[in-house]
Amino acid sequence: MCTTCGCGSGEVKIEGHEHHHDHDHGDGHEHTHADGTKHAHAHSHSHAYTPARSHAPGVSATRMVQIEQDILSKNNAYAAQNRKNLAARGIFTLNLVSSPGSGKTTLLCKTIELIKGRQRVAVIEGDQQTSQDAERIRATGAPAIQINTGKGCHLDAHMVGHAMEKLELPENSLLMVENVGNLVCPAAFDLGEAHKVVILSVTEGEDKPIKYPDMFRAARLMLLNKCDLLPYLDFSVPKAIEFARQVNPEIVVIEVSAKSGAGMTAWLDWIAQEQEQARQA
Ligand SMILES: Nc1nc2c(ncn2[C@@H]2O[C@H](COP(=O)(O)OP(=O)(O)OP(=O)(O)O)[C@@H](O)[C@H]2O)c(=O)[nH]1
Ligand SMILES: [Mg+2]
Ligand SMILES: [Zn+2]
Ligand SMILES: [Zn+2]
Repeated sequence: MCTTCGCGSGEVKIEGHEHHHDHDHGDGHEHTHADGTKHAHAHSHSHAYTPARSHAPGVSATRMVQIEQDILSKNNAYAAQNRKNLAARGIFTLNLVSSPGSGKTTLLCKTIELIKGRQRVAVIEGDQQTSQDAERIRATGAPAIQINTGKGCHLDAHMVGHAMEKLELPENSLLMVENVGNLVCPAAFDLGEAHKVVILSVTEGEDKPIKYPDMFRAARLMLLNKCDLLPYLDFSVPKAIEFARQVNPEIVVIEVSAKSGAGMTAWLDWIAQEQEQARQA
């Protein structure tokens, strides 16, 4: 996770959200919004956000482990709160994770296009910089909000909780979260989602599940995207599935092409089925 990979938690920006977290305030330190008002959220929390620092001089290995545990346990508390808020309104949430460029946004646009007649969908977008992905989603007619993580390499449950406050989320709708493109750190951060969905595109090589096992272990479903390109590549679908099942025997795999639309029905059926299970639970 981030104390190991060395990525910092720089300034986070959420569209339409005016308070800046520099994440340097310690335990119990209440922060103030840009307009001078005190911080007040629907989910009440103290902003105890320990900055991720790797190889900090004078910090022992034991202390680093403790910092990591602190970050994750605070994240888990925010995630539990998000999950509770979402469940209370019957909102089914998926957390889309992958390396950069696997086709998450393209897949989301296609999914919204196909699903919007029967289901309301909203999207939270995560990138280090730019609002391009949120704009692509809004062009489909679905509401979207962009989180820019600055130097951060993953979304966390605190950011997502704020974005949820800003988004129009009707009851019984579908919330899709596109995480920052990164096959490592987002695996460790629960956002309050029902499931993580990992997207592996066929241009990345079939060995990614065994090279980045945490992510494939954390995911319930693997979408094998860009299958339209298979005729031009040496990518072996059976090998990729074998590697994914090696780290996660339970993982469901669906072959899709966000470009041609192949496999999209199976993906929509999976969403509907998981949504129904969540509703009953
Ligand atoms: N051939 C093909 N290209 C695709 C497919 N899906 C996405 N792409 C292309 O892949 C590139 C990256 O797609 P994006 O949807 O931006 O990928 P992303 O995962 O959202 O990227 P980041 O947000 O930057 O991590 C674009 O040029 C897409 O047109 C697909 O199914 N087939
Ligand atoms: Mg994207
Ligand atoms: Zn990281
Ligand atoms: Zn906050």
